Amino acid sequence: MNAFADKQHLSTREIQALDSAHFLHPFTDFKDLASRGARIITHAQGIYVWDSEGEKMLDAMSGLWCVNVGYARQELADAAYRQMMTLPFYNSFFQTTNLPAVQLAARLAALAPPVGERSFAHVFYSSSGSESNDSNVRMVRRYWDLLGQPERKVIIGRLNAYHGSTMAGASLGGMSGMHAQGDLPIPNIAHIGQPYFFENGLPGETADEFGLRAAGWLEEKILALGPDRVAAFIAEPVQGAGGVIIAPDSYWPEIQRIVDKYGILLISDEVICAFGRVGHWFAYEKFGYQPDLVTFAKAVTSGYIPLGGVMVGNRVAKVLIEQGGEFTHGYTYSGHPVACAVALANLDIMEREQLVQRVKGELGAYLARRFGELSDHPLVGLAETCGFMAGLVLVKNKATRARFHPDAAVGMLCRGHCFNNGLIMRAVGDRMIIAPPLVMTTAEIDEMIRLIRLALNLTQQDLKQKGQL
Ligand code: PXG
Repeated sequence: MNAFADKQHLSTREIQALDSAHFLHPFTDFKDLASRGARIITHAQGIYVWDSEGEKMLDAMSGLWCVNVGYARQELADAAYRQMMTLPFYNSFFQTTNLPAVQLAARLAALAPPVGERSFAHVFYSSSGSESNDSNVRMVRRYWDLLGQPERKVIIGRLNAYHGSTMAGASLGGMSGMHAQGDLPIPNIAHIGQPYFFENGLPGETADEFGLRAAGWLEEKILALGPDRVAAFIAEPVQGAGGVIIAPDSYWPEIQRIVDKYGILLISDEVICAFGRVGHWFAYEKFGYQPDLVTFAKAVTSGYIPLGGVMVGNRVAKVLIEQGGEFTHGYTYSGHPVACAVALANLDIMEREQLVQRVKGELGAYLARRFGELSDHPLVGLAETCGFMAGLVLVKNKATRARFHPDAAVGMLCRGHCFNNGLIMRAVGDRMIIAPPLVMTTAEIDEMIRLIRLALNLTQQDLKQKGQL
């Protein structure tokens, strides 16, 4: 028994039994988890987490893509405490507001760079990425209604995209497993293919040729639906949950050309990519496109407390404000004072420690170099980074790029070796991905790369033993 379990007078097994008796986990096969027992994470510090058996693990996933400033930052706890003692809650529905929510909105507006004719002076708050994308659907439809084009309802997303787990979020996303449950997608959502060159590039096609072709699917879909019916296109700058899918350079400029040509709104879902993850406060800046709405959540508070929202660009804000009357949408916790106070303290840390600049500069380059070196491993078909997110593809044969059969569950095999050796890394099919805290040192990056290589070697050994290599 470790100190935590001791203090609670509960052993690991007792907590696991309570867990499976009462707690239905997200995205989980409940029966399967009950048969194994969940790992109990007890505490965390910096880039490490510990479990109830005392195992220390390097968290290369920043919790769930969110703990950008690392764990156990006293300042964030202090900010929450101070705000709770001053004003733990008040709503912003009935002509009231609170200082942290106002200050945060103004600060986010200042951090979101204007692009072309788009600027971002306004924020609509929620408590999560999913809720924020539901807000996007409501705002987009309201916008077109107010402009006298109510038939513009269809929002186009991409296959293998993740936009959350509510009815609208799961519908906008393109995860087939999610659509298979509960009659999704909801009406008036359509999907196009993802810009995944490694998987979908044709023989002889360059990455940029593929990028143009993949962007072209948007125009084809708009024309098939009828341009007058299309309200918006939503996409992640880099697909996160889909496996860190980084589009070729040619992709975003062509997407911009297409949305401009048909006058449809562009939604940049930056729940993962904002707040330094790709070396910018907001990722649309890196890729040079001009969104009308920007979804954020997760790292706005480094995950210390739930907060999300939408940066509402001037094109939409002007119509909603000047022509809209009451917008009948919002959440109890829209502009929650404690969440906003923690976000402000989180931005203070990020600015003081220059985390965004570190990722854009030397530290990002160091990770790119060290992660890139993994491509010399016999199992690795491709290893690529974008700021502080990275992915590699496990392949059976480097030369032919032959992939493993999905039944081999090669990603899960590798993930098992990561966990057994003190590294939290995620598997998405045969892609192994990381999104480590932005506070890592070069020595910690070296340790992470060493652990990834160890897991790759053990996976290779296993596959050889099973006759799959
Ligand atoms: N948009 C994007 C781009 C996301 O990555 C959401 C919306 C939804 O956010 P909330 O806060 O409602 O969860 C996300 C969330 C994974 C994984 O397995 C990724 C997310 C959530 C859970 C698991 O990579 N991203």
